Amino acid sequence: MKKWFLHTKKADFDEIGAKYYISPIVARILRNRGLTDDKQIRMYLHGTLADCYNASLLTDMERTVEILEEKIRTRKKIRVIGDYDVDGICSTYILVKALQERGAVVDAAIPHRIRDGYGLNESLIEEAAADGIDTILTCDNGIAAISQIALAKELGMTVLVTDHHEIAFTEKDGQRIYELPAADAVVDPKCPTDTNHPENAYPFPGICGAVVAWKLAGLLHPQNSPLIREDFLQIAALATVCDVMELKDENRIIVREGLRLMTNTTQVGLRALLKVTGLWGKEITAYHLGFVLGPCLNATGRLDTASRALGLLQSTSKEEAIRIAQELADLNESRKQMTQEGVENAIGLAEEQLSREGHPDKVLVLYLPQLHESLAGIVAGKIREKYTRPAFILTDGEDSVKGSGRSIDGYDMYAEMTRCRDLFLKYGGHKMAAGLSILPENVTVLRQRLNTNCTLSEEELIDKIYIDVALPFRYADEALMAQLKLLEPWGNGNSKPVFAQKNVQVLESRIVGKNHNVLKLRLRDEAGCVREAVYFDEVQSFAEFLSQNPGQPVSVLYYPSINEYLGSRTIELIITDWC
Ligand SMILES: [Mn+2]
Repeated sequence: MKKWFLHTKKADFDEIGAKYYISPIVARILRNRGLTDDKQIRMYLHGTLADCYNASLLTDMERTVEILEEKIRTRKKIRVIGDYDVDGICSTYILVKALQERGAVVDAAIPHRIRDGYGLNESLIEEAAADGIDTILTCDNGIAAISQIALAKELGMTVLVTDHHEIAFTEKDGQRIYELPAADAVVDPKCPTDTNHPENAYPFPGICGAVVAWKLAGLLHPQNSPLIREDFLQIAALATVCDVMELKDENRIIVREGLRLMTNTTQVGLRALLKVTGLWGKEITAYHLGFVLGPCLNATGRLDTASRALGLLQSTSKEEAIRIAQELADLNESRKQMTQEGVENAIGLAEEQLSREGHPDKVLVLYLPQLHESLAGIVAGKIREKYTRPAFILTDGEDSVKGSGRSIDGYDMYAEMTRCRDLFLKYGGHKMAAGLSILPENVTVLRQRLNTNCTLSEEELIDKIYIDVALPFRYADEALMAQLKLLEPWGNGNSKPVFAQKNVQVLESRIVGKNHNVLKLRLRDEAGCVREAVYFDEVQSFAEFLSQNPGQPVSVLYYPSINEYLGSRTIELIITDWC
């Protein structure tokens, strides 16, 4: 169920507009996003890479660099251990290349999804020891690998952790006691602040593993080298979007600058991937990173081995890059089909439970033994969206049940799982997403415990849409659209503005498109301004309403876009919801 809310935050929008040379409409949108002080607004509108935070503010960063410098000088063997998702692959690429360019003796290992599971495990540590590795450098993982890192230390290796996941904790008398691995250095923007030196706290903990890696690389190379400012920056931007980090603060700058470079990228692997996905020559947006490029790189970690995706990024030959990119794109196509089936089965299960019990659990725990375990996360995301509640999708792994969860605002998934930690074989993650393995006999208990502990109210289970501005159609023009460009890139944590208009007359409507999935409309607002519009969501039900209620005015949520047809440009409103 969707419910509309109008932002009612007050400020002098004309004054803010005049001060920053923006329209009062844009000023209002900034206010709606919680941007109030000068520094925030300036960083949002005009932030550059120079506004990104100093890497040394991350705990242990300087120590990590010192140790690495020493290892490079003494030609010790370093192994970078990443992870199999996009962020893990991107951070591995950045650290390996940064070290190689400094002449280090370095190689990489990425855990195999099925054989190894998530992150560091004992066999990766033992392999490293057997290969005579002196130093393990983790990225996008390691923070939760307490026992594995203890083993590496026992075997005499140096261990440097770089990660961005939550720090494990236990609760005692309502106090959180954090548990860090016994590595030689631990770099993680979520490390609890040293209470004696609060000024050292990293200002924005919401960065991904690849951004942590990029910052470390920046200390190993001069900041203005093209490697840091171009190649790695684009890869860090890609990982930020694919790891679903919020496009706020420095993340937004990293993604905006990375996207700008990507349109003309000289990164051989990226260029090949843009070519085979038909995006070369187009303006690349965060949507393309998250929904076209990312899934191709993930396809390997999911259905094959992630080293192919790493190979793509490391590729120096155009021909080789195109070949790998094409393989990845093909794999992704087959994965899409399997995902679709998985989503249908999961919905079937949720509906069955709903019809049996009259109300669905607030936290959905759906067990689909047949689903490929690599797809659990994507399916959980779709189920979370459909039912607006936290969802766990569990499947049969090699030797236990494995699963992924996706959460909603107001439900700290990692903390809630921590309250049931006795049920898991392994778990880890964030507020919004997590992974786990569990014995089959504990699945039902998990479902019950999560739901008993859940304090989400009915109110929190409503899909809320916040309207930025009630805006008559005549203001939705090209000048406004040019201003809205300042607010890009859109994505998680920085969504497209939502405009609304009530008492809209539908002058004309017709269903078009090969699959009858587009509703074309001509709309007139209260002031008499007429605009073309399109609607893509539940086309049939809107069309039915219109034919049964001719002449009845409707309210719409919309966003303006440009429709270019036979050389003429017209404003077209994209309708996102109606009532
Ligand atoms: Mn990550």
